[in-house]
Amino acid sequence: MISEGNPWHDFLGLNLGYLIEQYDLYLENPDQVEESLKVLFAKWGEPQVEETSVTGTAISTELSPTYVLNKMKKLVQVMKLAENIRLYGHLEADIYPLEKQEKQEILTLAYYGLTESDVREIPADIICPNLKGNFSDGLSAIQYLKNVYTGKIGFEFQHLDDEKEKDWLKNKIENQFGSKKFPVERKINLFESLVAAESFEQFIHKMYVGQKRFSVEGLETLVPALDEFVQLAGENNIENVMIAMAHRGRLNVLAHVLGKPYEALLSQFQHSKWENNDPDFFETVGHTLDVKYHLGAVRNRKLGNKTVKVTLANNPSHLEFVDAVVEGYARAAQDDRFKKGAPKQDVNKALPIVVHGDSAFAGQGIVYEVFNFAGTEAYHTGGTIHIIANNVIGFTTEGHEYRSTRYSSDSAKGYHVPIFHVNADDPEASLLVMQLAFEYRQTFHKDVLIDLIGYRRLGHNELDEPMATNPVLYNKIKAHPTITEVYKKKLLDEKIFTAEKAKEMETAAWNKLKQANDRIDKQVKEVPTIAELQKGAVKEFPSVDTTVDKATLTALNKALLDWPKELKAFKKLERILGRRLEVFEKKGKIDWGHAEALAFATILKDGKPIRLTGEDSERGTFSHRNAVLTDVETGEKYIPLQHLDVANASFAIHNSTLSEAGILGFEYGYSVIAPETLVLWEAQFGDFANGAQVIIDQFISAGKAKWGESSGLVMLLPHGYEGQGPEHSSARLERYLQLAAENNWTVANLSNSAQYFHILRRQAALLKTEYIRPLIIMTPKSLLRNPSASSYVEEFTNGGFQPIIEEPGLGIEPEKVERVIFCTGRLAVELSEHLKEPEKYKWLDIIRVEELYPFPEKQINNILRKYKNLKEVVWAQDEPKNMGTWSYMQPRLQELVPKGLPVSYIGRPFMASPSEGDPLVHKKEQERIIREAITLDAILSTK
Ligand SMILES: Cc1ncc(C[n+]2csc(CCOP(=O)(O)OP(=O)(O)O)c2C)c(N)n1
Ligand SMILES: [Mg+2]
Repeated sequence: MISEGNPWHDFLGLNLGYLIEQYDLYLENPDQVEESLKVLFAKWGEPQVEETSVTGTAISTELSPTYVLNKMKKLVQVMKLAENIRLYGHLEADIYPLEKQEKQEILTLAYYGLTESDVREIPADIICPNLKGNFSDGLSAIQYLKNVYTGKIGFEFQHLDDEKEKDWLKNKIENQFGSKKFPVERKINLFESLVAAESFEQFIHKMYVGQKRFSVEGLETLVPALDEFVQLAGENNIENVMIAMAHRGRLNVLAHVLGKPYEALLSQFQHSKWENNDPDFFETVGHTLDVKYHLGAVRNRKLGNKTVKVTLANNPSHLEFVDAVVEGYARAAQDDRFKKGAPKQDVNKALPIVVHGDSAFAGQGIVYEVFNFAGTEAYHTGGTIHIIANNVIGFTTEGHEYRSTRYSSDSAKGYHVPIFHVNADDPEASLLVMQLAFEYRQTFHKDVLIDLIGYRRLGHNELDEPMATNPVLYNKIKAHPTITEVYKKKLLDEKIFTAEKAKEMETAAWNKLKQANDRIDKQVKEVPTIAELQKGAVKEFPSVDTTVDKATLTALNKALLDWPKELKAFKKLERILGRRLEVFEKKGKIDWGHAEALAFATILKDGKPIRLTGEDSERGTFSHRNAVLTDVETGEKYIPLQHLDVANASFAIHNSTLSEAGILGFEYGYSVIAPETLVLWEAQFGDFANGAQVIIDQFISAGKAKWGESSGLVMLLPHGYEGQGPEHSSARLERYLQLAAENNWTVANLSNSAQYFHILRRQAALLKTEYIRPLIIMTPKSLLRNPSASSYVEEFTNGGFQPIIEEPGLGIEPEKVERVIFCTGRLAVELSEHLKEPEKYKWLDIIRVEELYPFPEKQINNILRKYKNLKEVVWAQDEPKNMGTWSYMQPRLQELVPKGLPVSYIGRPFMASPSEGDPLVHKKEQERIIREAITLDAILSTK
């Protein structure tokens, strides 16, 4: 007997003959047969011949071949129609609250030359194999499919490249979206949450006229939709829900998803005080504050006997950049870092949700950086729920202006993300689709996108008049009832409640807001000055012992080179790394990469986890790191820092995708949620870091001041003028110095490997303390292997990080010193190399400023005080005069030099490009800079 469920049951005689013929063709080349038959053959194999059909009808051979062929053609056409409904149903679906989509010819019977009776004849089980026995005939199956695929949800998933996922989705959609009923009790609380969302906006609109809030009206469904994920997280033991969202509806989400008390929100409109006494609600605000619709919060939501921690990330105005940050949050919450080896990720620990604007989603490139890294080992977060809060407009710009594609979601298709467009006027369909998205994420651990389509009832903000710019759209909006009204009508029609009951609920919601508003302090709080606010800034670093004893260092060094016997590393690399043993045995010097490995090993031993990523960071752009060894035969990777017996924490290192903004945003987010971890991001060259300028400006430098968001992130930025042209010379040090204030970060440019070791250890030691701040390091290129920038073991076992370094051999007779040159980084080493006979330079001292910010004022002052006969104080740099350190240093040094003495400048002139492009010009320029610096008679001026 043919197995149960097999469609071949339904084919007889010549029909079967035709199928067998088709099957032969299929075996030759599957593309020779219709798609629908391909699917059947793939699933059920060869059509099987039986003497009699299941209904007992004898096989007939009496029908004419033309008749049979005609029937088979009809079958193929019906199957085509069914597939096209699945593929193109969304084009006709009722997904826009303000307008209906046009009917699609491709979804009509006529397009396929079919009549209703043709379709009726086709066995329904072939059309909907997932719903066997549910339909009386083919026509009802087709009608069912049309109902499913052209309802209030437009499904797009045929672009996925995984058949299993497509099958899974098809099955779920066809089983659930034709008939799934929304439970009655949920209808009432869904209505209640819509009423709360709408009342919230209307109340503020009435009470706080003319104040911006970026109302969610027209997309109120977003509020219960986000709440649904919190509920689902609770049911599925997910501990964290981490949300990224911009301005639109943010206050409403804070109130109704994170339970930020109405009093707290309303007092912000009133500029009055509110004290948080709720132990399950947390909000950090930075000392110089931010506008209310940028602030994030954390709420421990109690759901039955479970707690879900809901985090809404702080967010700058710059749209979409927070997406990357929240991915970093989620990964940090998913990684277990407290054992040696690689961190262990549990994607069920955190659910990332990113809410996008429709215009921003289509327009901002970082969205695609985030999609692109979602599937990599380094940045995977187990699937992100993306929601486009689609109000069909961005500020005053409508869809046809802000995108080239049909939907704003279209580019997600390239990443094989299922896309569900849903009409926000149907809150039930919206919630069902959220459930489907969640189930997809939990099943496949991949990203999924919901395009929640509504409209924007008011202007971009509440002060904006949209009729001036978008009159046609706004005439439609004005005539359209609110989502709550639409849903109320539906529930009244369904007799779920009475009009009185609905009114009662509406009044209760309003009263709740009114009572909260009555309770808040109406007194405008005393307005502080910036100077007063700044008292809350981060304190100076305390002194920290960063030395490590020699025995420990020696043992760690050995352990790092003690690889398994079976590992066949690249021979040359083996030799290079092997020299690291000799350094300890023969009193050699430790170079940069070696110092870093030792710093990492000691930090892991101290129990602090480490995560380092960047483009090609496993090896290091300049082949100096080699933290990952690759077996030349198997390609397997071995990471010595993950195999240290004495390590008490995890070590992660990854090559990143070719992204700056997305990756730096991710690592920043990781550092915020994993404050005990030394998180490092390395730029390929520092020159490329400005691709992440928004993350640097909006988050890393200002996050603490705006939002009280602490980060100990380390940025490693290769920097140095070495003749490689305008895009391989400058990490734009000037930008980090310009942004430096209130101890917001440390900016360093180091000249030897021991300094690097100590500053990394200092950063690690201060993680999780109130002193922590990001660390920006200009890292070297040629200095990586320059013995002048390498340090002896004793410099690691003694001393510590030095904010300034005096040139050895100079300044011995202070009364003879006439010129002091201050400089930093690579140039300092180059100058030093030119002082072959320091005794000839009694008139000169050279001071390396290693920590540029905070400015080492005390140490510099002490130096200057030593020299009574100074004639010149100079700042020397490689960079053009409008770049590098000069503009930062000049006024600071000027404050400290003896009265009347100008601070002079040696370096490149003012330039538009960061450097010259010709290496010969470079050489000439370097020679000039060095000559001017160390020639007594060179006339200096502040040219
Ligand atoms: C990166 C960036 N560019 C420009 C702006 C200015 N801006 C603020 S809101 C907005 C429109 C956003 O439209 P959409 O993404 O659809 O969100 P909506 O306001 O409609 O919710 C623009 C251009 C910004 N905030 N961020
Ligand atoms: Mg919009």
